[in-house]
Amino acid sequence: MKQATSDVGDLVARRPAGQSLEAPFYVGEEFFDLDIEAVFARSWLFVAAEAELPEPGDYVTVDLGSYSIIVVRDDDEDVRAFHNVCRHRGARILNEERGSVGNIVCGYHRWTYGVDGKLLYAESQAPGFDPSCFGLRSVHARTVAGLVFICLAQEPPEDFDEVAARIAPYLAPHRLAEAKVATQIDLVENGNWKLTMENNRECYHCVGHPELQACYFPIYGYQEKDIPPALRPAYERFLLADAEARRTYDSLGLPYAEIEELDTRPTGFRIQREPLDLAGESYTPDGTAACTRLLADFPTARLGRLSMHIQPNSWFHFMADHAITFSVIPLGPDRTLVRTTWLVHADAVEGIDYDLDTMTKVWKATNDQDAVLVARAHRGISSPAYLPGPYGPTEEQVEAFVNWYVTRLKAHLERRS
Ligand code: 3BY
Ligand code: FES
Repeated sequence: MKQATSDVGDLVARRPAGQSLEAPFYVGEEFFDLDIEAVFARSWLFVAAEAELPEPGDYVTVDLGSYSIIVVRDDDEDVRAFHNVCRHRGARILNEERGSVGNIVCGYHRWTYGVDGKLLYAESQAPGFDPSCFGLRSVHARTVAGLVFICLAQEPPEDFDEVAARIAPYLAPHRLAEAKVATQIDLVENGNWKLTMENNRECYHCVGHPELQACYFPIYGYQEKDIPPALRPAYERFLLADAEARRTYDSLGLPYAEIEELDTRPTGFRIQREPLDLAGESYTPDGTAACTRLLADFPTARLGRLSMHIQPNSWFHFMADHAITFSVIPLGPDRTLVRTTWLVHADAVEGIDYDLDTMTKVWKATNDQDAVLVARAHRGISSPAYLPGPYGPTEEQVEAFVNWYVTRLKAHLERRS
């Protein structure tokens, strides 16, 4: 065991910048456990949209390694989180992925907790039993402009307040706290969660995403100096659209400046508002809005996309007409849940204001294509012949993700030693 720990320590310590990780990071049980403890149990994690919990008592459960967490809206309409572990003899209390409860009742001996976590009822206890000592163990929960984040650490990363304050002005205009879920799709990818994240952080592979690629300007992902001559006309088109978009953003008071602090802080993030190609309104086959009832009273649907990445497990696209959230949950060394949620205005009516198939077409196809690529990467890395390979200039955000991750592991191993 000691030997194994030092192997892990060696692998972490010797990771060279600028290339993919050595195989055990992706395929080993040890790294899976370490990732849960060092990354998922210590970072702020995006786990749900507030729209998934519209009413008091609505809950979702989130399983992370051996942990299970209940995220619930309480009677004061605040979102709270608790460990899904009964304070009597430890049974897992809520066994569904989501639902709605009046109280949180353990199915074993009926200990009953309020949605604020307080123990309300425990039958046949000895005199002197003090229910106030047996409330559910709480987990830190925060909402930011309609997005729910939790942190399992007793002392969560302190920079989250600052990150929340910086992203909230970008997100708030989309009024996500008042939105509703149009649909949600869970996809299990047959690969390590880091391969899912790495894949999201680059568009080097985007030729494999014809539907998505059509929504982006063909220069997407290039540094200006690297744009090939054949893409000059596309670049000119982008510059015009970009200038128009900036005028629109300025006139509506929508922040758009890129902030990229992906690996320089515990809550690494990136945010930017930018135009989309085609009709420029949304991720649809022709780029027009998928929902005629916009998320807010925007005077135009042509707002492109607000893109946000938060380490370790999420990315987002906010358009004028709908928003899409992506939350990544590791299920095992080679299995990863990608939960995609499409949000629309609460009063938008399916079949009248939006057609689900049109709204989900681009990202459903993209997710399915990504699942194939992630599985392929995992299979290749599982071969004894795998050697780490170099990240190119278009994979800067992959390096930022991996660097952020390795920094978290180092900090954890230091704390442990
Ligand atoms: O979701 C994203 O932001 C990026 C865009 C291209 C690759 N990945 C899907
Ligand atoms: Fe929950 Fe006994 S373990 S009531």
